[in-house]
Amino acid sequence: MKLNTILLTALALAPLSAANAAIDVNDAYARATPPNATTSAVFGTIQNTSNEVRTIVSATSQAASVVELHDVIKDGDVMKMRQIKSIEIPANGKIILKPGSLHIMLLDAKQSMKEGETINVELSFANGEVKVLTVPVKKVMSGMKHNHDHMHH
Ligand SMILES: [Cu+2]
Repeated sequence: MKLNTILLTALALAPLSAANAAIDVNDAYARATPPNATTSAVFGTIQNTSNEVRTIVSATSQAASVVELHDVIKDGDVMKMRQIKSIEIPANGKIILKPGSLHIMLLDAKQSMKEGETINVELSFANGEVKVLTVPVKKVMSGMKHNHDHMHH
């Protein structure tokens, strides 16, 4: 019977839309892309207010066909980014996604992203929870850092 199918589908999807109260994301933004560029990245501060480690295991976005979790490592004198399997947010702690460090990589973007637009990013956690973010697109200076960011550990 059709109604049963619909109800079952709704139940199956319910956990996906459950609020993820333990995770707060602040100052998130996506890097604006030049025309015809197809890669971008998402940055921001992710706070975990629970007493358990939360682990981001994947991310998706309508703005890009491929979304990966990335880190930046030093290989000799060269900074290289690489895909990582997960990003852990310590219990009652936070991590900062920023240029030159952890970030969410958008590959094969479906269209160029201009400042003032917003994109959606869904973060999937190891415990099955999903955090949906609406992220503004901003211009980010590439290359040298002009901020006075202190390293937090
Ligand atoms: Cu990357």
